[in-house]
Amino acid sequence: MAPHGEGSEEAMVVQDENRKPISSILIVIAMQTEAMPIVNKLQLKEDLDSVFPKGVPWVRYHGVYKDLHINLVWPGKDSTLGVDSVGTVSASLVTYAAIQALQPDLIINAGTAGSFKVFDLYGVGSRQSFSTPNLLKELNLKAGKLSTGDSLDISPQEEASIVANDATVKDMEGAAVAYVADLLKVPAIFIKAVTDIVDGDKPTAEEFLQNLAAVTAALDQAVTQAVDFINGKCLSEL
Ligand code: FMC
Repeated sequence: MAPHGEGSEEAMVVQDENRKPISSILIVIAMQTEAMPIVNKLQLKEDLDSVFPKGVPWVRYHGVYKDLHINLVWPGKDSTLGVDSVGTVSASLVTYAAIQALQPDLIINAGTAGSFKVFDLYGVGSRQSFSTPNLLKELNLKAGKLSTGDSLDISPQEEASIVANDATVKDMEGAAVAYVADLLKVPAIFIKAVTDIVDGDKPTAEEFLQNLAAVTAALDQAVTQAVDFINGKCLSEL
């Protein structure tokens, strides 16, 4: 039998952690187009002496912004095809390696996502594991369930399951980042800006490319505002 009180001691440690000011944030972003405005805004510098295994395309930018140590990781370009390494496999690997190397207090997975016309929702998809009511209110963002799958388009089966589970936005990395964050017990939040209406009239890929630049600007703004809000606060204040 477990010694009496073990559970409550564990809870106390978690509570203490939540009351310390957040000092280190890890931002995980899948696409270079999404990452660069944030890198420039926060004046992050590329790490030339990589903390990652030799030869992987993963890129880390880092710097101090206000009272925060910020690391932004991007899985880089696929070495064969030269395109951004989007999707769950690279997102989970780079998140795992970055947590191990950098020990962040909080993870922000930022990126674009598709939405559904029936819901017309735009904004933040937060996991039940970490809620940020004050941040949502302050930034005037919407909370919704995020569904992740390794494709931009959607099959009828996937759509049915997304609707049945009340998801309102769909991306290609969020659940992977959430899985690793949960595995290693690091709180994670998800900031998603909508590029396309998955069940709308326009072909998804076309709409995605058409809106990418404008939506990336909105994403940059939301992430910067979130970082400003997080600065000087502890987890329990989010
Ligand atoms: N479906 C899935 N993913 C996305 C999407 C949609 N309708 N719009 N935007 C995205 C995100 C994914 O998370 C990828 O990183 C990238 O944009 C698409 O290659």
